[in-house]
Amino acid sequence: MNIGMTLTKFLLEEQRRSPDSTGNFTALFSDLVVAAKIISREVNRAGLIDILGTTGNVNVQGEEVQKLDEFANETLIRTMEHGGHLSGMASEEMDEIIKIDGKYPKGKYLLLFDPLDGSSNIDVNVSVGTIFSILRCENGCDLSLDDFLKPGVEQVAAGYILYGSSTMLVYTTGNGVHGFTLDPSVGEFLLSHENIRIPEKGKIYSINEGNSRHWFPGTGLYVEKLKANEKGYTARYVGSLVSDFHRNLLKGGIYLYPSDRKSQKGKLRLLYEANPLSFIVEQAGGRSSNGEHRILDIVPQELHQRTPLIIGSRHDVEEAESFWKLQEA
Ligand code: P6P
Repeated sequence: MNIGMTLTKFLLEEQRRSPDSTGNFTALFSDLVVAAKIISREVNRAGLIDILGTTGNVNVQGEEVQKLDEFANETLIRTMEHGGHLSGMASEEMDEIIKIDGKYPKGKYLLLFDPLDGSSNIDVNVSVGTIFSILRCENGCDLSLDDFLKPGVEQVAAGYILYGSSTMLVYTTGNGVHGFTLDPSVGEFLLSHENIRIPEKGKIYSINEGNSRHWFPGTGLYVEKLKANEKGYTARYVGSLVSDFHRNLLKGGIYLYPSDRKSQKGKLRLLYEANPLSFIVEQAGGRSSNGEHRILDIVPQELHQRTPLIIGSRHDVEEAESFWKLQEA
């Protein structure tokens, strides 16, 4: 492994390899990395703040104690809005699209994100993550919602930051999937997982079996098949999408949040959860679908559209899809 290969150096090398690049994307990504480091710091001392902050809304530094997902949302918006690389943003925390204030220059990209997915796990010290997706939007385009409603195949880049035992940033621009681990002592993300490939077939399945009474028949039949498999699948479900996805990406396996009688359209969001993770998993050799269609081909109709998600090792996802024809309600 190339010791000391920072994310910035890696991005610059990737930029040199694309002849028509202007450096805007690299600069945009560098701003995103700053936001990630700030959020990581806050997440990693969350317990401490909670203890200190229980005196009320103000902590010992006199700062308003914010819920961490609000903090992550504000940090991303404030860090990204003035760089001149974006025409707009969309956040899981905000009902409407976010237009770049006229006092800032506009750029040719759109940033969509879930600022802190799984944030309810913070209180019990379970890993959480930021998920992001980057689309192209011609410079200063007269921004409208339609500019965001693009199928996942049009993503320029996608990634996530996992705030776990270490803070990792994993991303793709369509040239493979690469993972960087934050070294807090130098404040740099260092290359730790170059060109991640997901095993063709795994032995881990991730689904909330507490929902089994709501499942359509095909889901239950598929899960029962896994349990009966002589080779022995293992159930692993953290309840934090980025954690479950990241483990399955590295070790192989399948994550399912299917539609069921309770969540007819699934629970997870298409634009800033399913699409970015699907771009990553396909770049790593895996597969991602809603049970019937490739996630990246779905044309969004609304900003916070939900979708069923079956994502992971190619063989496992294909096998799960074969059961989806049995999904009569
Ligand atoms: P359930 C967290 O709320 C989240 O969006 C994902 O991070 C996670 O995988 C899923 O929902 C968990 O949902 O219904 O199993 O608690």
